[in-house]
Parts: sequence; structure tokens; C-alpha cells
Amino acid sequence: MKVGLVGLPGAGKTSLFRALGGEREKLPHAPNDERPLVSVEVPDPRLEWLRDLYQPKKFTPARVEFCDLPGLPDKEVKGKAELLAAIRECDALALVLREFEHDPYGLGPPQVLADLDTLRTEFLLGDLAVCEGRIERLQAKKKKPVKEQAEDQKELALLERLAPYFESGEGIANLDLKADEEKRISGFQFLSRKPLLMVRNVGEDQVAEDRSSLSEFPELILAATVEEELVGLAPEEQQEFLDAYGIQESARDALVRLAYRACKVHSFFTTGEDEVRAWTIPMGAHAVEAAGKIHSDLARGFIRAEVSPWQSLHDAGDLRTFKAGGGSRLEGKDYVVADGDILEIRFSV
Ligand SMILES: Nc1nc2c(ncn2[C@@H]2O[C@H](COP(=O)(O)OP(=O)(O)OP(=O)(O)O)[C@@H](O)[C@H]2O)c(=O)[nH]1
Ligand SMILES: [Mg+2]
Repeated sequence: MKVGLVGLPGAGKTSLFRALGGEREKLPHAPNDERPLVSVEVPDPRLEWLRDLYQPKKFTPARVEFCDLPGLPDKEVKGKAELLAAIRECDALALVLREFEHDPYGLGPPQVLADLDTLRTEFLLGDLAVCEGRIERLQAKKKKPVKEQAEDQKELALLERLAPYFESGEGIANLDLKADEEKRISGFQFLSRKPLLMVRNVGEDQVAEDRSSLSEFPELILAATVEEELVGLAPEEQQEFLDAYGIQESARDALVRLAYRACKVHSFFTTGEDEVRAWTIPMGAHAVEAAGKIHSDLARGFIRAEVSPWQSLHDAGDLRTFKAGGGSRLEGKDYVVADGDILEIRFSV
């Protein structure tokens, strides 16, 4: 799962990126596969408990990647198309909004709602351009086999239905699409359909202040520069530092949790003496999809999933007591995996 740090120039994206542990400095218009990335562990005390239980050779928490992107300009400049393309490659967007007064870029006083509006307008304009470009190309293509024409017509009708949402400023985030329609548009990676989370970058002295929320999206209030200092400290100094600023949880942990929420995903676990591991899947995903995460063979040859809810194992305290109390249960392909399920897939290929 990849989350893009997106915002207007000077909003604090790179500071936040460094606070997440990111290091690599890259040219602003580097190719997409060379953009700075940092992979952050998903903190999960349940997984740590399983590690202590199994003492495995390998311990593998789930991870979320964050990508530092250059500031999105609100006018046409060189490299903007590439930047929008890079944003499209992300699974979710963390909109970094400048709310601190300190003004090294000469941007004037913070105007967070206007900035949010600017970003969302840029997304809509980008989506509209993609949508209209494709509509034009589909209309121009005439001489094709009948079967392909029928598919093109369906795509055209769908895009023509979407275009007004981009034009009106509403976007397509809340639009109900059927599964086949969703599939048809997935390749376009429309920005106004991406899960969003808000990162409100406030001044060092403002992190503990209450603020009313800006939008319907999950929000995090932090001071990127404070968080940057935090990662530089020894682990034993970190808690004291957080307390001094009145910060409940480091941005690193809080952002990962928020990204999970925005993307509507959760974790299941696999356990054993070799490895204790967490895996990320969409909420509502079935056992066979979870199996496919582990290995495609497990999905192909899926027979049953042995399911042990983490809570039940934890309540039992150890494996023997858990087994004595009934242990795991067997579920089929269509079982909807719950957060914290420990799975063992029975399969045959
Ligand atoms: N006081 C204060 N300054 C900050 C904070 N976050 C960032 N800054 C300052 O704002 C300036 C820009 O920060 P960056 O992190 O480089 O911003 P950016 O969003 O990566 O900027 P671009 O990549 O140019 O779009 C730097 O001088 C930072 O030190 C903050 O939380 N508080
Ligand atoms: Mg930057």
C-alpha cells in the first residue's frame, strides 16, 4: 500500500517524510520509480504478542509506504503532468496542509481551507482532462471489429456519465459504481476517487490545541518539524519529548493508522516457528483473497482456511489452552476475514 504525501509547495511534505524515517533526497522531477519512498511498519501490539508466543525466526509486521512528492503548483508548469501521474500511482493521498505561521517561502498567512480547495480543484481538473481525452479518442475510433466497438461504447457511455461530476466540482468519491464499472475505470486512477486523509501541519506550539475538523476525511494534526526532531532521538528519550509537547502518539504511528482507516483495510496474521507475519487486506475480503496475498498457489488450490481469532488465542493465553477450548475453526472460500484473524490455509495444487 502506497500513500502519497501531496500538498502545495512548502506545506511540509518533505519534513513529514523525514519524520517518517525517509532519507533519500531526490530531484523534484525524477522518474516515478525513483521518487523518495519510505516504508513504515504498521504498529500492532497483537502481532508483538504473537511474536512473544511463538519466538519465530522471522518477524514481519505489515508495512505502509509513503512517497514524498514535490509541491503541486496551481498553474501549468513543466513537470506537472508527470507529478499528477505519480499521484495517480498512489493508493491513497495524504494531503499535507500548511497551518503553521512560520513562512520561509513567503506564502503569506496560512489559509488551510483555500489550500484544500485548490488541491481538490487540481485533482478534478486532472480527472476531467483524462476523462475528456479518452472520450475524444473513443469517439474518433470507428473502424474496429464489432465486438470491440461494443466495449468502447460501454466505456464511452460511462465516461460521459462521469464527466459532469468532474466539471461540477463534486468529483466521483461518493459515486456508487457497479463492480464492472469500477473495473472499467480502474485504469484511469481518477484522483477524485482516491481515499484521502488530511495532515494539518501546525506550529510547534499548537499541536495540543483543539481544532474543529476541516472535512469529512480522517485528519491528523501534527507539527512536521517537531516530528522530525523526534525521529532523531534515542528511543528512551522519545516518550519524554512527546509528553513535553502534549503529543499522544508519534506521527509515524498515527499516520499509518489513519492510512489504514482511509483505505478501509485491516490485518490478518500467519504464525509459526519460522515466521510471525501480518498481512494487509481490504475489509470485507474473503478467505481466498487472503490466501492469494500469501501465495497465488494458496488461492488456486484453496481447500479451507483454519481460523483462530487473535482475541480468542490471547484470552486462552497459550496454544495448548486454546486447542483444549476448541481451537481454530474451518471456513470456506467465501468467509469474510475479520481483523486480527490468524489464518492457516489448507490447499492442494
Ligand atoms: N515552523 C514550522 N515550519 C515548518 C513545519 N513544517 C515545515 N516547515 C518549514 O517549511 C519549509 C518547507 O518545508 P518542507 O518540508 O520542505 O515543505 P515541502 O512541502 O516539502 O515543500 P516543497 O517540496 O517545496 O513543496 C521548511 O523551511 C520547513 O522547515 C512546521 O511544522 N513548523
Ligand atoms: Mg518537499
